[in-house]
Amino acid sequence: METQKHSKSEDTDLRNALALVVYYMRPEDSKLRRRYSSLIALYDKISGQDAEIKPLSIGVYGCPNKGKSTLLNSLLGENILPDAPIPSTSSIITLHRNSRLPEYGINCSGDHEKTVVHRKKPSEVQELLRKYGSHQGCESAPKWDKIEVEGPFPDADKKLNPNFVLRDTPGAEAYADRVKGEELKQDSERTYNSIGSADLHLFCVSCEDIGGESDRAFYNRFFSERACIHVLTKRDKRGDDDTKIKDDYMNKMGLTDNEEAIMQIVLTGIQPDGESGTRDRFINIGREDLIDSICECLDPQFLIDKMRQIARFIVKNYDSDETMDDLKKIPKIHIRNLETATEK
Ligand SMILES: Nc1nc2c(ncn2[C@@H]2O[C@H](COP(=O)(O)OP(=O)(O)OP(=O)(O)O)[C@@H](O)[C@H]2O)c(=O)[nH]1
Ligand SMILES: [Mg+2]
Repeated sequence: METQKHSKSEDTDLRNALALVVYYMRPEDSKLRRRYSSLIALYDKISGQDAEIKPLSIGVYGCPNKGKSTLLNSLLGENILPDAPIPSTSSIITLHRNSRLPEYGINCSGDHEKTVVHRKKPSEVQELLRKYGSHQGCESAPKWDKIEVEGPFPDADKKLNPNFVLRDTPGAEAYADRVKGEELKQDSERTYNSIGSADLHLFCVSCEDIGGESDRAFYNRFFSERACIHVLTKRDKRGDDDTKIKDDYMNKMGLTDNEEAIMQIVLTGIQPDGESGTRDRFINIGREDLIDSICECLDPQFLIDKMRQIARFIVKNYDSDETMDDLKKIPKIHIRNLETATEK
């Protein structure tokens, strides 16, 4: 990653200039514009005054059975979120960490109803989430659109922001309207409606069946226009080396190098124990890499460096005369910094 010394005002100028370039792109470039806009929004939030008070949220998304809940349990250090080899998560489950709280408050909400319960132990929270937020719950239990849990989560990974917000979502299927099953349709709608509400998105695909039709449809519909970390889960199920898996992923998903410049790809998995053949509860391949990527993507310096790359890309690939003419019509714009950023 390029790291250069630059002052705060230069960063602000660069950010403003980039925002304007993004804003002035021609309509047919709306896909790129939206993707870059989401990075700018994230940067604004991180560098903004309220970032300390309002914790940033990290959401996981993808088709059913990709290991999304397992991944979050691993970050939480606790098997709290329901997971299963069949469609599992059925509610949007948001976890807020607040270490000062003595117990967990669980807030369920649906169309017209709302209910709040309190529990002391993570295992009790897990039981409730399985009952009300998963397909493994009893049939008679009401299904909630959203479940919010606020509590201490003492075993959560220490590198994460101490007041994190993690969001688990039901596996969604872009072809749900073609697929039989009212539940899958409902799940998918819940997930689709929630995309965009997290500050950082993790898009999950399994190494077992990379780049299938459903993964591609999900990506094209939601993440080709939004910056995200790509997580290739179930690494233990595939023998190839990391580079080969990543290349395969890029090819099958139709991703280009330019797209790679504004996101990260991380491989994660649960390595079975050599002697007993049993599996650990938590991912142990790529876990640290994922946490480092999350922390890096939420770092203003990382976002500034990305914006420099993006600024260079935009000026190189677009009709820069026209864009610059437009920009120059706007007073108080510091084009100088954009030009400096694009020289290298
Ligand atoms: N071998 C292996 N199995 C995994 C891994 N991650 C998850 N699994 C298993 O895959 C199945 C699905 O995992 P979940 O975490 O429930 O997947 P999900 O994406 O949350 O599924 P939905 O909530 O239905 O969308 C479970 O049986 C997990 O134990 C992994 O890295 N390696
Ligand atoms: Mg799940």
